[in-house]
Amino acid sequence: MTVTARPADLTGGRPVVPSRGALRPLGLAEVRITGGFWARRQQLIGSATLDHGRLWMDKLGWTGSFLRDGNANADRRGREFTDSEVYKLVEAMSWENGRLPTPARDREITELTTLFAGAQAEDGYLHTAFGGPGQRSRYSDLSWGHELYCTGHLLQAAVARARTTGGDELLEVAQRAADHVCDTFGPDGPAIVCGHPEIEPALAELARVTGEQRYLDQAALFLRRRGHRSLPPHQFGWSYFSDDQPIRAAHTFRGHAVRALYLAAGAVDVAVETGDDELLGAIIEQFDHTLARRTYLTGGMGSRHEDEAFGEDFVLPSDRAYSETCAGIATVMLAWRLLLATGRPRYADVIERVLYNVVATSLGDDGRSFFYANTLHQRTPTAVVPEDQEQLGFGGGPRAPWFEVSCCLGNTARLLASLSAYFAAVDADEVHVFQYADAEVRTRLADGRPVGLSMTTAYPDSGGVRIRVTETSGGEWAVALRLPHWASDGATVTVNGQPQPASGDRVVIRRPFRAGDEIVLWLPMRPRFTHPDARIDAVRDCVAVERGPIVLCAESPEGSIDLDRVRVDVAVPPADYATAAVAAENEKNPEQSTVSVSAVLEQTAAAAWPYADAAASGARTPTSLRMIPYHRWGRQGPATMRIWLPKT
Ligand code: FUB
Ligand code: ZN
Repeated sequence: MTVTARPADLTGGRPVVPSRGALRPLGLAEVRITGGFWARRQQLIGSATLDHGRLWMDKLGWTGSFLRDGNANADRRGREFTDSEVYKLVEAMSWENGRLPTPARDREITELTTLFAGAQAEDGYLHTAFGGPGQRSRYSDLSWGHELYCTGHLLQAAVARARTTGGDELLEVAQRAADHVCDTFGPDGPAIVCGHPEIEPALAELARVTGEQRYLDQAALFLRRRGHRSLPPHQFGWSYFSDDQPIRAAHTFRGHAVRALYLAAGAVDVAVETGDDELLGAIIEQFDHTLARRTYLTGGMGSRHEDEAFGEDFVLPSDRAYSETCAGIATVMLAWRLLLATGRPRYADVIERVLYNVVATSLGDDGRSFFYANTLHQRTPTAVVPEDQEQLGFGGGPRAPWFEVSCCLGNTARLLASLSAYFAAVDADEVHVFQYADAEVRTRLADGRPVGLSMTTAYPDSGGVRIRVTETSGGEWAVALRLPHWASDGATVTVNGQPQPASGDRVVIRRPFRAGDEIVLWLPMRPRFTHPDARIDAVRDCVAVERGPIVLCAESPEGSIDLDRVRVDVAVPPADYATAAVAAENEKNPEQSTVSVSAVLEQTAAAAWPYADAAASGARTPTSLRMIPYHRWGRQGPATMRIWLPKT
């Protein structure tokens, strides 16, 4: 693969800034989301989620852990990784403050930075659960201690702050911590790794911010050290930590999903920076395999609750789907890196699928609750969790204000606050638009020419996207629009009213643009049936419904319809649920686009034994089943829900 080298880019609000690759990412200042689906969520993060996170972290003593004298946290509260949640929150605050600066938020970041600096040991070590009097000694439990994982999140918070302000004390704290990691685990250090990857992409990004080669070398060393079973044996196996085989030797992601995906993201960073095409190719192969065999229709990953892990190929049960929100976010991180490295729009398809069907599903309408696991089938009505109640343990359960393990909230906040940076990129003289939203793009081409685009759309309710050229300074350049995989048949494009050919995975419009030129893209939003690979036993003979990038589901408030008795008639195509009343309702409440499918409700008799010599069948009552966007389920109170429905 040919990757082009380019000078380091230190600020500009970009989460990931590779020095080489097919595409150059744009930052928060260059792409602004101005309205619509994602603007509503960004607004929610800024107005509710960040303060909600802070409130809980203060209440539970997670921020207070940093206050104790010299790390003497014998009575410290929370799990070993709570420091990482505070760092993720600061990262999210930093992106949010880059997007929409306020003095209050800026002060809050500075205040928290002062806390971190106060808790940091002289030699740069910083973790509130280890190393102090009465605590376990440093690095005494690399499998589960999460020390380097937490350091990684500290580094990423500092990267966000540096990329939005140019750097401050947080960057100094992070560099001291990173130096300590390099001093301790450098080439002469122990050949061991942290049970939870994260330090790898973090060190690589810090190297990009600071120009410090030793951080990148350390990330590469950690990658080389993983896969040699250096961690002690555990019932989940070495694969849980991706420590079962060297990263280049693997053919798929396996084990704990978030761990595997963070590791892969770090591997892409190292591969790109070092020109290691073999490593890049290995990750591409593993991701391809995982997408083809270990991924839910929603884009969610991880089908095992026990160890939050990938199942074997095609083990994708709906009712036991884990599909952790963090795994979705890690998938976006990885897909974005691969998109920048290779320029292949299919990675933007993956990002779109995960954003609309995992990330948007998780976050509650109030911005103060979230799903940890994102099931595809809820058999019993969800419970309502009071706003001051913490869900104990991991995963599962309804949208809750807080979980004992609350990794997903900060992750969602940091992604959504920086989301516009994942929507477009440039390549020499092409502006690539990957995600469709009301947005403004203003950037410079490689030769320095300023260009600007303004995008308006009601996407994903509607498939129409209008893109107006707002700035150009002569000469040819190009706008490249992603054609999603689901739109490969039926997308149309016009430029100033003139039809353009539109096929494949992108359409490139190259011309000497003038300000005011208008490109109109139409993506077909006809609802469609989707059939699973027959090897996914859990949903064999079932069908799902999709509309554009949106996966739909049948929801039954309080379980009023027994969704497990529904059979869908696939001979009748699904249709937009478009009565005049519904259309008017949708106009007022976007995101409600619903679809109807022709179905029967089958009455199977109660039996003492659920198996028989012949397939049971009962009376069938025809019905028109209304399906809603999956991301909207569970928002009107307790409900049951299904994405996959058996066919008649
Ligand atoms: O271990 C830290 C975080 O908690 C992981 O990334 C999540 O999967 C959850 O286990
Ligand atoms: Zn999580």
